[in-house]
Amino acid sequence: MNSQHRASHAFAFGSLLLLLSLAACSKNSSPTDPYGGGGGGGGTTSGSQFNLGPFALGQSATHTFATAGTFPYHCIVHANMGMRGTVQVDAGGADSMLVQIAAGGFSFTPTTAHVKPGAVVRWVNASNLTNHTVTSDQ
Ligand SMILES: [Cu+2]
Repeated sequence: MNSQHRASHAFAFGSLLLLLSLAACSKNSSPTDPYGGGGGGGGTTSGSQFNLGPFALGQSATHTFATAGTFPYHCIVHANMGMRGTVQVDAGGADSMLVQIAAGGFSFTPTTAHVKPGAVVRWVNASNLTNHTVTSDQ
């Protein structure tokens, strides 16, 4: 009885932590300009179209793609390890998309997010690192 009581308290505490971390995420959902224009180590910067991160553990951020086109992007820190993705925007795409950051290795999942004009793409840090960025190539 006593151990059951403790277990239920632990569960409630875990749920509270989850709620708090979710609240923290939405509060900081638009980190920008991670390096203040100073550049990163990957040799690839730019980010004049969008530049999100770095992302805390589990943190997410969004960008709205108003117009059709192809928008390649990269992680500044890991571009030289192939950490690159593309957002393809045309009428055949989805209303919105969730892209996982480094869910398995240095990659974006899906590699190509196919959305329609006006769609919101959300990137979420699925790794245990806090230095990833989502930075447009141009
Ligand atoms: Cu990265």
